[in-house]
Formats: sequence, C-alpha cells, structure tokens
Amino acid sequence: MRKAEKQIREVCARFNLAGEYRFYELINSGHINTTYKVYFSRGGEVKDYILQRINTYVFKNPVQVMENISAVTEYIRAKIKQTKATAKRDVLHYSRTENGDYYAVLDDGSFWRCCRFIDNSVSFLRPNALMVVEESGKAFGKFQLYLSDFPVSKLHIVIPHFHNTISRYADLAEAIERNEAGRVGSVQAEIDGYEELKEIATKPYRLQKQGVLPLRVTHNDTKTSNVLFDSKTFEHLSVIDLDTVMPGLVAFDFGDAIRVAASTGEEDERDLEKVALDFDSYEAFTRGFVGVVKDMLTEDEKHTLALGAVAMTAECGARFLTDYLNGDKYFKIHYPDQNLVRARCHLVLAKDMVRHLDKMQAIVDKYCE
Ligand code: ADP
Ligand code: GN1
Ligand code: MG
Repeated sequence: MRKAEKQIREVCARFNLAGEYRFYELINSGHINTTYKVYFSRGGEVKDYILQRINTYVFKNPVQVMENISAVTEYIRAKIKQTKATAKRDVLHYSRTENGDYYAVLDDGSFWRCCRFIDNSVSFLRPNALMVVEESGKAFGKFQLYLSDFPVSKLHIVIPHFHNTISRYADLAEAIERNEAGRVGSVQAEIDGYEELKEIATKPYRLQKQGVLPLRVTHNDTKTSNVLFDSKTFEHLSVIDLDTVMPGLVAFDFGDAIRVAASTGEEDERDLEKVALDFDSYEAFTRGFVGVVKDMLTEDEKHTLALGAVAMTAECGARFLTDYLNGDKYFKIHYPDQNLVRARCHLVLAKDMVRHLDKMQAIVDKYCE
C-alpha cells in the first residue's frame, strides 16, 4: 500500500468511519488545504466522506478552526431543523474521533478532519450558467441569515487581520521592501497599479473601523467552488469550506463571490483581454444574495455591497502579488508564475469594477427595493 493511502486509511480509522473502505481521490481545487474524497460502502450502499489535511502554516491554531466550524454548523443545523425534517444536505456534518474531537493529529503532526460527503452534489469553479450563479448567491445569503443572531464574539480569530485590507497593503509594502525572491524589479507596473487602487479598496474596512458598517458572522471565502449544488436540479445545497468563518463585513462576502462568479476570465487568466466584469453574472448573483439578506441589512451595508467587490478583488490580487514577491509560500501554485498571473488578472478586474461602480451599485439597489 502506498504511503498516502496508508495515511488516509489511518485517518479513517481514527474517525471510526462505518462501512468498508474502497479507495480515495485527491480533490485539487483549493489553494490552502489538501482535500480527499474517500469512497466507502456500507451494506451495499455508497457512503462517502471528505477528509482534509489542514494547512497549519496558514492556520496556526487548527483546533480553534474546528471550534468555530462546529459551533457554526451546529447552530445552522438547529435552525434548519425547526422547519425541515433533515438538514443532511443543507449544512456540513463533521465526524468525531473516539475522544469526541472534531480532528485527529497523526504521529507526523499532520492535522485532519472528516465530514460526510453530501450525496448527489456538485461544485463548480466558475459556472457560466446564470441559474447556478443565482443559486450560489442564495446559498451565501442564507448563510448570513442563519447566523445573523449568532454571537460574533464567540468566534476565534483564526487568521488575524484576514480581510483587513489596510494590513494586506502593509504586507505588500513589506514584501516589496524585503524583495525576498528578487522579483520586485519585474513587477513595478503591478505594484503601481495596486497602489492606485489602495484608497478605494480600503474604504469598506475604514468604514467598519469608523463604526459605519457592523461586524457580522461572515464566511470570508465565498468563491463559487465553496457552494454545493444538487447534481440534478442545480439548486444550492450547503455552503462549504468554513475555515475562515470569523467576524467580518457582509460587503466582503458579497464582494469575494463577485470576484470569482462575475469575472469573464479564470482566476489566473493570462490573456488580460478576456478579463472584465460580467454584468449578467453580477446581476444573477446579486438577485440571489440580496433577495435573501435585504431585510437584515442596514442602509449603509446595502450602499457598500458593490464597493465590497472592488475591495475583495484588489485585496486578493494584492495578496497574490505579495506571495509572488515572497517566493510563493502561501497559495498553492501549479506553474511558476501563477501568483503573478493571478495578481495581473485581479488588477484588471478590480479596475473594471471601479469604472462601473455606479452601475454595479444600481443593480444592488434594484434588488433591495
Ligand atoms: P479546499 O480548501 O480544498 O477548497 P473545500 O472544503 O472547498 O476545500 O473542498 C474542495 C471541494 O471538495 C469542493 O469544491 C467540493 O467539490 C468538494 N467537497 C468538499 N466538501 C464536500 C462535501 N461535504 N460533500 C461533497 N463535496 C464536497
Ligand atoms: C484561498 O482555500 P481556498 O482556495 O478556498 C484563500 C482565500 C482566497 C482564495 C483565492 C485561508 O481559498 O482567502 O480568496 O484562496 N484562503 C485562505 O482563490 O487564505
Ligand atoms: Mg474551497
């Protein structure tokens, strides 16, 4: 048996998974953790699981990550069960070890968790069907709604300053200063481009600090691949990838989703001519999201949703550029200059959003009525 499989089977044993192990598959979509689907059968029935090895370079205190996730999933499950017999496909269900923990640490120090695979579900990196985009908006909107009365202060800050756009810009300045990978000379245009966006990109964060925008429980990583859909109807099921659930701004959950779902290009599109805001997808996501949350939002929150898309696109791009300058230590890359390609693409997209900000906000306003 190969080493990787031996390890996977050891994790399955730690979580006491019922049934018979068949095989596993690596799911290679995320940039941070390592995700596997593990195929099990029980009494002839399919029973699959998702195992994840948490990246402890990124999540320094993974136990706290699991405390946040279990608190939030249990809260949502209880809410759904008030109106539905089962919440099986609407919220993640994590397994416990014999000790009652939601995680297992192996002898090599690797940190693992396990959740049930939601049957007959699919996810998309970037769907080009408007119905699916709208459904993803509803899914993230409901996540907000379910947690609107969850006590924000109970959550651990698992990554300090995660969506602190000012601090992300400071990280970029530090990376430029240190020039660890010797790459600064070749990216001056990108550095200047991000500098030009700084004022507008940091505005939502500053509004929160001034007390204008409230902190809520937010997902903080709302890219489309973090929603599951029914594989036949394509209606939304559960929101997944809850590692970064923390206090945050609604504008950021809205904006980070737009960054991915409403770009005409891939997250690492090399041909910048192909990168722009796709208004049809933007409107579809907005219809789904705002339709669900409009009654819980303050007027200031409503008025800054479109701005959140600029902030999240510029911030994420600045993070890619920072990582490129630091020698690619944070995000997984699949080819040498991928972080730079991502950074260039986000710069073009963020600038396009700035040009169309009024139109974007008008679409939000339309669905807030
Ligand atoms: P990553 O950190 O690698 O992005 P995710 O938690 O987003 O990890 O999972 C990666 C992919 O695995 C998802 O996009 C989805 O396709 C699939 N997946 C994750 N959890 C489940 C689940 N509970 N049920 C079904 N599919 C899942
Ligand atoms: C990372 O883990 P994943 O791939 O869902 C990152 C997000 C970025 C995203 C960019 C913990 O998300 O913040 O927006 O890549 N997650 C973390 O695609 O840093
Ligand atoms: Mg993911």
